[in-house]
Amino acid sequence: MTRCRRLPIALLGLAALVACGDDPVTPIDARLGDARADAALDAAAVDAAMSDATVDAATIDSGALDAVTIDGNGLDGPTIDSGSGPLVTDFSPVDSLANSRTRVTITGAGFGPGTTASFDGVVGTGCSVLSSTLLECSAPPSTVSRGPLIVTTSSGSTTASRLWTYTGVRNETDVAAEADYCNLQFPASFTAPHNTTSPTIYARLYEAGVTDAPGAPSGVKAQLGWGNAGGDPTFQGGWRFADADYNVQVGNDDEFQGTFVTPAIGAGFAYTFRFSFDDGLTFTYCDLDGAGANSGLEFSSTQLGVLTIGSP
Ligand SMILES: [Ca+2]
Ligand SMILES: [Ca+2]
Ligand SMILES: [Ca+2]
Repeated sequence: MTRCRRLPIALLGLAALVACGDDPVTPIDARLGDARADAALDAAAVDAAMSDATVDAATIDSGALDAVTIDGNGLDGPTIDSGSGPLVTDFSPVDSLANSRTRVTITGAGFGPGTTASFDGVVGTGCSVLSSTLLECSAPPSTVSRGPLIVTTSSGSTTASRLWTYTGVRNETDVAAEADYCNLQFPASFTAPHNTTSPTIYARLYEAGVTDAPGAPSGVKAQLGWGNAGGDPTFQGGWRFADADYNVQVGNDDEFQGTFVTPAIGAGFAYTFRFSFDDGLTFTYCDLDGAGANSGLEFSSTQLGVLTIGSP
């Protein structure tokens, strides 16, 4: 038998043969060729894997972003859960005149003795815990602003998902943000029982460059609200406003419409519309003989709609 020994590959030329006993003889360059093929395949596999990784990463990122958007910002959820604070589901009203003191009802769970609320950093006063799910606090007068409503219990704080707003009044400012013209159109008065839906109430708005074109304007918030008879929504808190809908184009004006449910107690109320061009931070209030920045117009609290509680 021929004696042989295997040499390290590094010591062999490419064409060298290694013969050992009865082992099959394979040219080194053939082996290297296989290695190159393997390497190429591996590279292809790596490329493929990297492609997959890219797709996977995109998929994961996309999913993660969705999750963050929905869960982290709490857009769909009732609250941003701080972990140990109470549950805050909603509050009403959602805004008040900055210069007024307004009683706010907050609903949720986990309220207890000493529970308080703050309104964009202004500590609520006269907080009253009516039950573990119902809290009332007054929002003290402040400046025009929008920010978090935070409820604090002995176990922690929770920020409501909806922001609190201290609203401002544009009437008689003659700044561009005051509506040029707005009018409580119809009806000027009506009679209805408690807890019933009002007839449809209409108002018109003119704002140069905003309402002229046919159809609903963009960037306009229209709201219908009510308060105590003889009250003035540009000075007194306690009015309740809710969004109204676009109705129809009338010349250069846009007409809006809305209804509200008449209050459960009380004999007489006032109502009117208000319009905002900054998503509800500041408003121009309307009356029956025209309000706004155009010449000769001013808001008058004696020119509001009149609701009388009774049989129509
Ligand atoms: Ca204007
Ligand atoms: Ca229009
Ligand atoms: Ca007027």
